[in-house]
Amino acid sequence: MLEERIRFKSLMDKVTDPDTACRHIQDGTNVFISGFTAGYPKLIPKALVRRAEAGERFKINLFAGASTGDAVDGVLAQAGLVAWRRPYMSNRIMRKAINQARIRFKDDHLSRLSAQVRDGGLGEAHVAVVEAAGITEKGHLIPTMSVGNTPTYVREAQKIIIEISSEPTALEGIHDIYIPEDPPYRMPIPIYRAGDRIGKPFIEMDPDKVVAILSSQEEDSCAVFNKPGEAPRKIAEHILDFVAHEIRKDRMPPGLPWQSGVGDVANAVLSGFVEDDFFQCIDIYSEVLQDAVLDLIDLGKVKAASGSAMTLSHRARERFFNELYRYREKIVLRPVEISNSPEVVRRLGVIAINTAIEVDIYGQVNSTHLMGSQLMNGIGGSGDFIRNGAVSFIVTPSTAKGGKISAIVPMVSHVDHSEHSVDVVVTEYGLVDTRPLTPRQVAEAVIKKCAHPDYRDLLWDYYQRAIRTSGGHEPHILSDAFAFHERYMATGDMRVG
Ligand code: 0RQ
Repeated sequence: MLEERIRFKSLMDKVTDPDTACRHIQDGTNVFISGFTAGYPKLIPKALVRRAEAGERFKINLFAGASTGDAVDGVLAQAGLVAWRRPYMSNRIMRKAINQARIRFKDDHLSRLSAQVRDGGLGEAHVAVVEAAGITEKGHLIPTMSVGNTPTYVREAQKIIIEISSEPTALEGIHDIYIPEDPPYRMPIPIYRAGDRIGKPFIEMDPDKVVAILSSQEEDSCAVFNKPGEAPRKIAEHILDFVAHEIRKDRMPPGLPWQSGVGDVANAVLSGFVEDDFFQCIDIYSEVLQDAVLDLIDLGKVKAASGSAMTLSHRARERFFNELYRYREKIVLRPVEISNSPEVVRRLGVIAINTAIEVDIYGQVNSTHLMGSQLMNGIGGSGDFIRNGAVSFIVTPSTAKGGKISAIVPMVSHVDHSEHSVDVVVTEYGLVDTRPLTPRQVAEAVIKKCAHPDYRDLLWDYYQRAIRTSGGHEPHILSDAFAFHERYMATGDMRVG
């Protein structure tokens, strides 16, 4: 019931319908929405599409926390309503439009966006459209399954439209909302353990800025996690064995928190803890919490899990909602500038695990562009963690597209993370700790231990010729390095979306 969820009674006057509410959005409006894989508004995008279908011509600039569901990025891109999109997306239709330069997109480190909005770098925050589980007695917002950049968007927006969702009100209390001061007044962010709470359980909001409230029964679209295949399971095994070995040898302290990126590989890595005897109880300081985190909580293997959002499959979502009171004890959802804060990640000594599209023999990483040109999703929070983790793992299956492409290449076709930030490279075949090695030693080890056997000779031949032809600290033959990629492009199989 809407009355129970809107505890600040004077805001009941703002309840309206989506078609009326979306009139606050016009051509050129900067729209700042909640959402970070989950927790995005679902009614306003559809209402905007109805206007476009009725013949109105307009485009908006769309800012979220990270990716959203089809109900936002998919439908708005399909209707041609997006001029600019930031900071991250993973939708097929939108990806195609970005790659055809029909939508402008700039790939940002997720931890930085809120501060950029506060300093005005992204233009005026005309309208915030946010999903909430409720509004408190004092007129503050209770978010749903994500926090992302919403606290800053709500603070900065000239107008606020709220979609009150039917997600359980028991979500109240799971969030920890803290907006740091901006330089030169920033103080240390006082998080010393993954589970520390430093803020308030709601997003502060000026109720006078609310122009419309909608009642929504729509749910987030759910993630589909495949049962971990052979490669992700092997990758998980290599990482857990390596970290256990480092701890036993006293080269790493026990108890450092873990971060694991998005997707099946990341989920598999955390699932690896289920059967592992060495790691009894871990802390998680990550960005997105996926199904595996619930499994580990159920087994009593998690002390605390911190993130900015929860991306759950249908079954995990049901389980989570049925026993929210129990999961709420362990889980903290924070603004992304805190979940991904370089300062906090560095202080806690996070063990960071992120997925690459391709890695080169010296440890340079491409996580965003296929064949150097076609955007996949975006850098997301991977840079926040890779650059600042105590130990940064880069993982990838050794091949893509059914073995037709080697994920280990002579030189990456696009650089997101450099060899200076990447500590350990892992594929299903093996793992290379690059930290004590020279670049030449890294190249030899990566080819021998990480590359797929079908590609090892090719890579070795390249490396040997590079030593003979160019020599130097990191031998390369520039023309040949990219010829390695061009072989695949000839197959015409490279386009995404
Ligand atoms: O394409 O869907 O058409 O088959 O790329 O690859 O193997 O399904 O892997 O879903 O784990 O995504 C890096 C994209 C991996 C993701 C990336 C093709 C492959 C497939 C996807 P199809 P997979 P995943 C923040 C964490 C950046 C952001 C980030 C990502 C598609 O992990 O977006 O790390 N990362 N955020 O076939 C050509 C190659 C390829 C390739 C894969 N070498 N060449 N195509 N593909 N490798 C931190 C957190 O805490 C959350």
